[in-house]
Amino acid sequence: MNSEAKPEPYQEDLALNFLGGRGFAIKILWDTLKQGTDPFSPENKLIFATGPLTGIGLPNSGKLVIASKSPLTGGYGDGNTGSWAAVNIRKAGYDALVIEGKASSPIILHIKDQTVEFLDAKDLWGKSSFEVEDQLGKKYPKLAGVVSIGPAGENLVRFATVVSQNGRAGGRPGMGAVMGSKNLKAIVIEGTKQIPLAYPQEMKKLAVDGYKELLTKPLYSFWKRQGTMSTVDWCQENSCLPTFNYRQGVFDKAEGINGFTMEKIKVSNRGCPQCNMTCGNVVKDTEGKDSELDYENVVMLGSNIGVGNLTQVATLNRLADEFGFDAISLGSVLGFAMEASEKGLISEKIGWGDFDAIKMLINDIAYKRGLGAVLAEGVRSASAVIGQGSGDWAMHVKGLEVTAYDCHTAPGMALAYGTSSIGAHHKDAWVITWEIKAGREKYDAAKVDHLIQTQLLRGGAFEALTVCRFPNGSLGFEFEWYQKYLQASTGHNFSLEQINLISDRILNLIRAFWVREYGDKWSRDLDIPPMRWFKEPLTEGPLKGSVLDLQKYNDMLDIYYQKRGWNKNGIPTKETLEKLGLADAASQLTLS
Ligand code: PTT
Ligand code: SF4
Repeated sequence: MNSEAKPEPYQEDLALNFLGGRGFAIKILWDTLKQGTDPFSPENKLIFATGPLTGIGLPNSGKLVIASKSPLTGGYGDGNTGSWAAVNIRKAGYDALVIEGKASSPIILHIKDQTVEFLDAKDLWGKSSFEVEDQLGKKYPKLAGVVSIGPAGENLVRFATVVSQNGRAGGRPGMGAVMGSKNLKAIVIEGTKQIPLAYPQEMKKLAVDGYKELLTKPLYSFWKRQGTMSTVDWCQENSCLPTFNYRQGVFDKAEGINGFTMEKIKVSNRGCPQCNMTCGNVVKDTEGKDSELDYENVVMLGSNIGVGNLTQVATLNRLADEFGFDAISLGSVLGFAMEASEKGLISEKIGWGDFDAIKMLINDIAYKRGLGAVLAEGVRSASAVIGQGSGDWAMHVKGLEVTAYDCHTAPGMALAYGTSSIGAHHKDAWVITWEIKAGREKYDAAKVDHLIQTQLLRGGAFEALTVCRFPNGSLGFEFEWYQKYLQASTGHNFSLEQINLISDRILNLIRAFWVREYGDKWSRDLDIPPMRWFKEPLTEGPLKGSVLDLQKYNDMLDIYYQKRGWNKNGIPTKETLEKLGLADAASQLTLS
């Protein structure tokens, strides 16, 4: 097989200025990807990046950034998944893997420290991600890291993800499809070395203390019971539950899919490596098979498509993992198809909550048959095909389907979606709970300030450190811990200001990447969330009748741009980029 692997030396400059994870990914893509590269061409790069805290035995450090130019959005895309691959990449002596080219036939990439093999994967092609892990699990040691794709990735469904550990899935904007385009079915990685640390003894103590500290957090035990699933009730109470394609904000069967119902059928907890607050809730589905539930998956494959039975939701969720779809985008394209069917815009009949019809349609999407082929391109593209005003209720930003918060009454969260660095994802900024306490009706500078601080912390720092943000965001594990970990790991004492500067640099370079890729098609309209939230009032619940105000949203967007140092079109100014040490980006964007 004509494939080769080449180690690149460690670059201190890159590490100090971009830290790791998302920082490495965007710097590599910016420097090496030619503008206009087709995401499915061999030239596109698929990056698996760790950070300076990844893999070390400290709280929640088994995380991996998977990044590429996205086939779903055409811009920067990434995801952050929990996997033993994260730990093993570092133990094998690497910080990141960069995959380019295309194998002539399906392969598995096997890495053991310095040894790299390209193995035939014809027998695995067509198999689900669970079957692949099962088979590779028999061949390699238990703690080897495995990431793979299912049929959705092979068939280039634009929202296919990379799957690991039978239920962790990362790379919502089509990272699994990029892997499929390279004929790469799986990566197996084994590392046998010690991860180098500046102060190993200090790290050992800090790590033990950190794990202990987490156990003392007041929310710890409830988190272990429900993980993210408690959000179902919170969203129902606050009219932000995605329901019938983001129309109602509340669901009359919410109790059937909430955290307490889940607790009654839960069989175990699963999670990422190095985690003592595991949040994957495993239940049995309608076929008696295991399915690992999170809030987002449950409501996108539940209330958003009218399914109010958690065991049925679990089946749909398992199918998403087996085929290797992003469950959020899947729920969004299904909801879109159901609404199109209800309005008579398509000939297919798919009723809300019709479990059997949904399962069939999921299969059709994976194999790109009939309506499934249209939906496999994502909701932005599907609405362009169907037309007839459907663009207003195609729920996406920049082509990435909206995650599970209805923003009819949450302008700050709407702005978080509008300005997120990969399209409509809450990963950079989940500001909705703060916003509701601060006054959901406000469109003010205080909201913008809070949003930017959150984006720097989550979208910048945690994605670059490449550790799970839940200890900090959900249990209140203070950020100072991570600064201490960073010092024990690297020997450098990073102040909060320095970390914020690095975050700002990363997020600005991502924005520059989008602008470079979109060229003439770039406009501030890309930072505006779906028109449904502005034009069509909530149809049910205590806040029935509410809509967002477009003029006020645009005013808030102007404040956001001004605070970021971006022009009226949302493009970073020359001065901003140069201040962040991004002179190359400033010159390439030919800014005034
Ligand atoms: C994440 C997105 C989310 S956000 C969820 S549920 W969430 C969905 N999970 C999916 C899944 O599962 N299967 C599937 N086929 N598709 C899925 N799509 C959706 O993907 C995830 C956790 C979660 S659960 C969240 S919020 C946090 N995300 C983190 C992040 O982004 N960064 C970070 N530093 N820490 C994070 N910790 C938490 O990790 P994407 P995972 Mg997923 C089954 O990856 O692309 O980022 O999209 O990674 O290992 O499953 O962990 O209520
Ligand atoms: Fe993974 Fe959940 Fe633990 Fe975070 S809290 S590391 S997402 S299992």
